[in-house]
Amino acid sequence: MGARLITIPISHFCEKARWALDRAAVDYVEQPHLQLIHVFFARRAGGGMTVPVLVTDAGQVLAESSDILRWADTLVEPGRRLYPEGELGVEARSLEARLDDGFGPDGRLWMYHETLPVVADLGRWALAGVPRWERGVFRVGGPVLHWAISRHLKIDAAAADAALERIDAVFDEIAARLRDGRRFLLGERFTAADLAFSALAAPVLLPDRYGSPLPPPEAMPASPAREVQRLRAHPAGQFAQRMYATERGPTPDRRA
Ligand SMILES: N[C@@H](CCC(=O)N[C@@H](CS)C(=O)NCC(=O)O)C(=O)O
Repeated sequence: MGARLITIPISHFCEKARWALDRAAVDYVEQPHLQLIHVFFARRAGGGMTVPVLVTDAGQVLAESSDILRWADTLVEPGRRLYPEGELGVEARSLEARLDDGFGPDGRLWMYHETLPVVADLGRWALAGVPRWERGVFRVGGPVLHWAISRHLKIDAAAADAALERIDAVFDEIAARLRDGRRFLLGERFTAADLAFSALAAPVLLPDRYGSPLPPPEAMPASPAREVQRLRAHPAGQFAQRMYATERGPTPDRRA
């Protein structure tokens, strides 16, 4: 059996893993699931409560996106590695870890807050590739899903406002790094830091070439659509979109 990646298809942590696997030309099948139902499949595969979970063709289970990036990196030639040798690799790891801890969850919280009230209209994107019975659960169980996710992630208006403020601060920090004209966050080479920032910025940018269909801003309520346009125009938003255009490469449909 080949490698399989258990995902919530629209999740940006799953996108981070997909990007690294696609870049390393790993042959894998994606098994997408609906939020909450993913826990059953993640655990059954040997992971924990979150996705992505990668089961390699050798049966190794990797249940953190950063571990999946590291594993994918063993399959690419040294000059293209996401974690270069030496100090640069250490910096890439440390910036990735910081983005995973704060920026990733903040983008998700903000986006859920803005879209859960209209989630029934977003099924086309939220359900991309998930099994038929899970689509049925989404249709009848939407309000329960809304309640359960809001409770689990402690989502309310104040938390969403605070998350957006922190997202703005990260965008400013990223823009400051780029101000000297460098091509990538750590200099002249694409690393795990660029991949992590760009993938984890997806909830606020809705970039082209994302590895699962995303709604265009016009399909969103007016207020988050405005924020997406504002952040797209920010130098850090421009940078992430450039990373998608130049580094994301093909996004083959790997769903069984
Ligand atoms: N540190 C984990 C975070 C993954 C994560 O938070 N995944 C989300 C989807 S975006 C998830 O599974 N959330 C479900 C939950 O928190 O129960 C990683 O990098 O893989």
